[in-house]
Amino acid sequence: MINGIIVKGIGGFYYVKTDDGRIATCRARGKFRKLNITPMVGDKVEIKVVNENPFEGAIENVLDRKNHLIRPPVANIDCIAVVIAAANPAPDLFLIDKLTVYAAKNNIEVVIVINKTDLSNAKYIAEIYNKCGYNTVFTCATSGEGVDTLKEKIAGKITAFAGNSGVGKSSILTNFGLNVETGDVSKINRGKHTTRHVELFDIGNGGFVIDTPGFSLLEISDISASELKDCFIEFKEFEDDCKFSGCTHFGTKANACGIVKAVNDGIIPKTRYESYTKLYDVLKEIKYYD
Ligand SMILES: Nc1nc2c(ncn2[C@@H]2O[C@H](COP(=O)(O)OP(=O)(O)OP(=O)(O)O)[C@@H](O)[C@H]2O)c(=O)[nH]1
Ligand SMILES: [Mg+2]
Ligand SMILES: [Zn+2]
Repeated sequence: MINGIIVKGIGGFYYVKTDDGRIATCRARGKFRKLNITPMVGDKVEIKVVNENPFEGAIENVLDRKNHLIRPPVANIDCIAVVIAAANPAPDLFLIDKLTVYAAKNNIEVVIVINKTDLSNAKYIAEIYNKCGYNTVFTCATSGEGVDTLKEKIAGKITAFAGNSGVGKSSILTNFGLNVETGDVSKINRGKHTTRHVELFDIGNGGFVIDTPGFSLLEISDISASELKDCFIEFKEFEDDCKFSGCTHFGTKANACGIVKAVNDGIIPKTRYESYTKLYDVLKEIKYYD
């Protein structure tokens, strides 16, 4: 038996990158259906080789998943690269914050990638997220600037690239030497969203990346309004200053709420607090039916 990772699945076939760097075309054993397990991209698996040339195997075991996302369907994500354009399209901080919330909820690391630095410097975005403790990188996918720094940061990890359509996710991956479709192609043949199927790409430093179409990843509805505050990672160190346990940080009096005080003092960025209140309002309206 050999180990590998599912990098692609098409029509009942799974393409498994094995530890020796080859790609095995595999079928899953029938037992998975009984166990109600559907192997997915990102799954770490054990396969039995059934043929060497062409290289074919059978998936015998799916190792325990660290996490799995529904949209795109992928397992074992270590990191989300939240890509934003410094300009064109205009930065959407609320979307960044939704993605960071989603990552925090699912125990996934975040790197904020500010792309298109040739159009605007957008330093304020880095300031906001550095203040919160997030890693940020500036890139320009047209010149390739910053791309190596980003690549080093995600070495050894499975990283999903997420962010609005047109921010340059696919263009960055092209800079990694990958053959993915970018917006320049999409205008000709597909319209707005370029990237469709789910595939893990090996970036050669122990890391894999996945290009997600449009914004996606946005199922934050499984987060309850009351646990939302825990997904704003920068709130934590100020919670001890809240007067009431279970404080939802909506008090207008700074002396009663550590978070409101930190916002007033300029320590927690205002935009983050605004996203918090906006998301809270959305989540508290969601009714759960059993
Ligand atoms: N000026 C400038 N343009 C860029 C940069 N990066 C990407 N672009 C352009 O922005 C457009 C969109 O880039 P894509 O890489 O297709 O964007 P995407 O995020 O993959 O978009 P979707 O697949 O639709 O989600 C293309 O025309 C790119 O050439 C950059 O750093 N600077
Ligand atoms: Mg794309
Ligand atoms: Zn509070």
